Amino acid sequence: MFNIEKIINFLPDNNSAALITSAENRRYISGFLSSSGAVVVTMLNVYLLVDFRYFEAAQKSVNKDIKVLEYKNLPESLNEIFKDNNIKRIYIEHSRVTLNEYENLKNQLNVQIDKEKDISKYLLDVRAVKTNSEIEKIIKAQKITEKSYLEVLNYLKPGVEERKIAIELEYLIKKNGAERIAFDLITISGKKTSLPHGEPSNNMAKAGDFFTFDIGAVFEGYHSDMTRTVAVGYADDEMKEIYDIVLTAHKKAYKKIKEGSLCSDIDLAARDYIDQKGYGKYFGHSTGHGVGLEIHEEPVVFKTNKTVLKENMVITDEPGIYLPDKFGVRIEDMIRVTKNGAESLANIDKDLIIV
Ligand SMILES: [Mn+2]
Repeated sequence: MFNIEKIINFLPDNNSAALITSAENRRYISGFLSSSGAVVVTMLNVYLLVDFRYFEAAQKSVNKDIKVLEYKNLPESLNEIFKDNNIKRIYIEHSRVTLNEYENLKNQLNVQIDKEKDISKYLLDVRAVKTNSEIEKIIKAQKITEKSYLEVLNYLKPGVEERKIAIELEYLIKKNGAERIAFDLITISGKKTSLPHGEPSNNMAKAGDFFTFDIGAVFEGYHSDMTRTVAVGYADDEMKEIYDIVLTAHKKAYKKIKEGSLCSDIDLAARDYIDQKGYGKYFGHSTGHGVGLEIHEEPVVFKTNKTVLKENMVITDEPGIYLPDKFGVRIEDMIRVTKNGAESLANIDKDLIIV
């Protein structure tokens, strides 16, 4: 599998192994999704451990370089693998293992747990740069989202409940081929659009409202993320002005994206412009984030983050302005970082539309 070599680079010697227990990282390495289990990577061998419920499916689906084992007692099986491979120390996922799990591992495993190096931090950095096959899955998730969005726009008119739109969208996203929705879909109207993560309710859209869609799909584990703000019936001058500022900020960030740029450069391109227009205090979140097996991944595109962008990172560009008790506007696309610039993975127009 494409990701195994990168982990082997993390291991200092033949007597060490990585123990991966989180669902996303088990899936990242093995390509197999299960509610529980473990992946062990040594210099020479990779093991996927699953229980009875998943054993047949795992054997059929994973790459043959990975040894699939069925466990009844996970610590016992792990100890056998460690013994067979002469493993003395293991590395675990600091940001994914709970304190209880850590205590159990410490008590039940016959190896030392090395706390110097964190395999979860390392994997977050590795996962930030996507392979072509990962990017294809993200694009597929985006295409499903776009098709569903265009279909649901037909339902959006004064008198329609926010929840009705969310439910229709979820149905369409699944019908159009997604494994599931990428997060609880945000479909909110009117004053509620000033809440960046507002929840759909039985509020009804009315003429003169903004309506915000923050939506996404999951395809073979990979997420998409897109936000569009549309006007219902009409938009007044203030709505148009704010929309234009957010769209220009989005484009300014987009222009800065390329291999070698800093995350802080991208964020400040959008933020400084919104500041200049007098709305800086109404833009309280970062300009973007990585997207992949999880909806929020590295890197965080924020003014304090000096991470250098690399080719094939996939990040969002999503500035917004939120005026309390009035309305909010956010516009978001996923962008692939290339050697020479930015490549949008979205194909939905961003000029203000009135439905
Ligand atoms: Mn996002």
